[in-house]
Amino acid sequence: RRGSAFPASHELATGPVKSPPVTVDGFVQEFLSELNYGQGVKLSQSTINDQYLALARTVRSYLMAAWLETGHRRRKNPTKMVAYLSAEYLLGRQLGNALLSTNLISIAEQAMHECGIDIAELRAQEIEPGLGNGGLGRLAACFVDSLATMDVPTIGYGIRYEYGIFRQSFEDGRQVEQPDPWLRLGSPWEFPHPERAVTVGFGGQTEESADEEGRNRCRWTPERQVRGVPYHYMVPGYRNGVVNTLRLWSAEAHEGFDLQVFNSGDYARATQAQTVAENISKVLYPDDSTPQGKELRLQQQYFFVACSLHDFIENTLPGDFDLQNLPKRIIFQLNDTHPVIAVPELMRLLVDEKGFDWDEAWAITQQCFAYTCHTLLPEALEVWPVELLGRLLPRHLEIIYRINDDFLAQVREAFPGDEWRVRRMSIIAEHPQRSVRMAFLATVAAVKVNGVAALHSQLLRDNVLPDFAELWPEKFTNVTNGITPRRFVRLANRRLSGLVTEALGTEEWVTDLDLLRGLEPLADDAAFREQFRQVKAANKNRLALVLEGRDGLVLEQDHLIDVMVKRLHEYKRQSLKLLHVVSLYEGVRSGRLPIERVTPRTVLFGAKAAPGYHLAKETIALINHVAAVVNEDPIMQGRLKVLFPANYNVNLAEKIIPAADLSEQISLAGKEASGTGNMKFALNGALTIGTDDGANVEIRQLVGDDNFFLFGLSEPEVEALRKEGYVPSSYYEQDPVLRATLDLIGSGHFTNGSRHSAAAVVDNLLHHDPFMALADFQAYLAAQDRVDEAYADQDAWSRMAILNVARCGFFSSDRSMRDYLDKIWHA
Ligand code: GL7
Repeated sequence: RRGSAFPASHELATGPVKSPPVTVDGFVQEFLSELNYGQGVKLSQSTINDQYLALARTVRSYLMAAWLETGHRRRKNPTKMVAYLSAEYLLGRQLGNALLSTNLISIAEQAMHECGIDIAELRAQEIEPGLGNGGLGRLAACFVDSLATMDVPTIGYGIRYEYGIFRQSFEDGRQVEQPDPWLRLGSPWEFPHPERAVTVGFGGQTEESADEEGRNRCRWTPERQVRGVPYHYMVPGYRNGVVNTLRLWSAEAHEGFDLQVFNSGDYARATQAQTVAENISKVLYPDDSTPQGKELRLQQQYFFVACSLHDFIENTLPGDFDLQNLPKRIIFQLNDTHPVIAVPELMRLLVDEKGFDWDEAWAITQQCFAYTCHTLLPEALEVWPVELLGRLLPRHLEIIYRINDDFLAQVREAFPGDEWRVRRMSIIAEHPQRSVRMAFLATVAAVKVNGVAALHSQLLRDNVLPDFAELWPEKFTNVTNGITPRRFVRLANRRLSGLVTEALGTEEWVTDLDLLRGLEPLADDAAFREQFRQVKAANKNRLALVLEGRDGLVLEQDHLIDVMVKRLHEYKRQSLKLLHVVSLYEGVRSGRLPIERVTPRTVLFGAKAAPGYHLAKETIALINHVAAVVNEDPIMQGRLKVLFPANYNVNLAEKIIPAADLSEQISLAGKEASGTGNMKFALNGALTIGTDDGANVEIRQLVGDDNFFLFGLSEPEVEALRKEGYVPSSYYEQDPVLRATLDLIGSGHFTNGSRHSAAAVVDNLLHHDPFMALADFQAYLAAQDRVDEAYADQDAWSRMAILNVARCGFFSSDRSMRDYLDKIWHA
């Protein structure tokens, strides 16, 4: 394959130049050619799916030359690369992004029009690759977008799940999960390379034997093997001729099925091994933060990192590469603890397969990894029972033990006699069962450890890994998350983008988001504010059409659109938002609140709950039940609506966020590592009501206190309250509004008279409330009053919203990437 017996003149096809600009006619011809000769149908006989596939292939063909060229350029001039190791990539639809990056949106629109095709219908045909759960997976997708746009040599490694995040529907208000067969209608964005498959082993034994030089070498004989087949995806930079690669691995049986057994008629047994192997990449774990379904999950993790390390070392580096120099050529960024098993895997490759001494291998390994932590919840830090890890990956367990021994010796040297500290810092936990703490392993191995927002990084140092921060203060750093302005502003909000470009006189802001600062003076320009409001109104109109078509929901376009979209988790406090809704309703019913004083408002929820997360599912049901009652009760005169479209995903986010007036970021302080939805809303001109948590802190600092609705306990106050002993029922007893609100829910008013149906949520709030929703209730309501007051003055509101857009350029993922490059990767 690598021989160069081929004539250099024939490296690339000549003929039609595959790079834009092209003409509409040219595009039509290419499209028809794809339809006829690629898809095998004539236009008149084609289905929408045929047309979508042909359009996708036409657009991707314009990226192909850039892809080949980027690869060629990188091979010719090898530099240090970034390998992003992530179990999740929540990519969103590809067609729109490909059209944007090739600058073909309007040509494609006209071309489809000439063919009598509505391009919007084709775009709607695409099923998004939902290969992630939430923020963490979407962050990975934003990062690879920025890295391509910045022309950083990168490869993204991950898993090609056959089924992505489940599809959510509601039955009687309750969440029901269905599989997400995203590949069903064909997948024009991926390129399988079965000939580059990698073999991965599991189970079996290890044994020691002497090599030729008499040194002890370990040999691992796995019990079974799986094939990892790479699928390549293009990651186009924004109009810069760069296309990076995302390489996702799909698991296959090592040796097909058993023909003898098949011929004997036992079909189920004949394909058993195949099924077991394929299960590894069958489905994304729909679990947002706590480890579950342990064994398969660990298999997934090892599977993809083993494939990726092998791929990089054997296929990406030149054949004669001296692995001593590995750190000069690669940095593996560990996206949370999911890929941390890559650390012992690299040690195994270097020591067992490449013959390095342990110490040499460790010196190399320690320079090749960096670790990003994305959580503060202790239960979300992965630990693997030693029993399981040893059974699945016996050699890796031995390696982890040795890493730990060496590490603890270092701790003892630094802190003589402090055995309690040694126990605290051990990679192996002894209680409640012997297990491997993956965050510790990552921290020991990594060049740098970073949190994802300033507050998070500080709490990571102070609370989560304090002993490590004491031992290696210089290892710890912060990189605040960001979002790609291409997808979340330019694509999702064409109207605002047009207005911004017109105002700034340039489109450069799309790749240099700090330029948004130039909008600041326009906040004081009445005509601009009016245009800004028209954009918002048009976006609400678009959202109304989407919700009507998708869910049969009616959006009141003249309402304040108040949005809480994110995974359903107790710490994020959707229940607090619900208490606000019910307090308004209860206020009107009881006469405490005159109806004229209720700002016409639609509260829009979007949230999936992990299938095994009982309380989260009960909260979803309760929101739906409250919606059903409040929306229909004539006493509200249509001034309060609650909408909860099912199956919130990237595509729906792209429609909701540009239409929002108010962004709900109300987690208990100290619990949300960063949040990224918060950034998307602010950049699309919504104001934030939020706690001092995650990246909210930095948003508020940038936009200014006057342009942010802050409420609630601060992180130190939360800790103080917890120490003092938090008693949620005392708030219930002291606050008549809270009492009336909870009583109305508890009475069964929203649940057909059933107290039982509301009990899970209400009892938890009253008697446990680990995330202190009741403590923040009063402050939250007061902040909502300030929202109402501000919204009443539309001109002042627009001014604040414009300032949010103007001052949030910092939250571009391009800036995050620059920070990673400067502080961590030096690539
Ligand atoms: C998360 C954090 O919860 C979220 O606050 C953060 O913005 C995101 C990206 O850094 O990572 N961690 C996590 O496990 N998930 C997240 O969304 C699922």
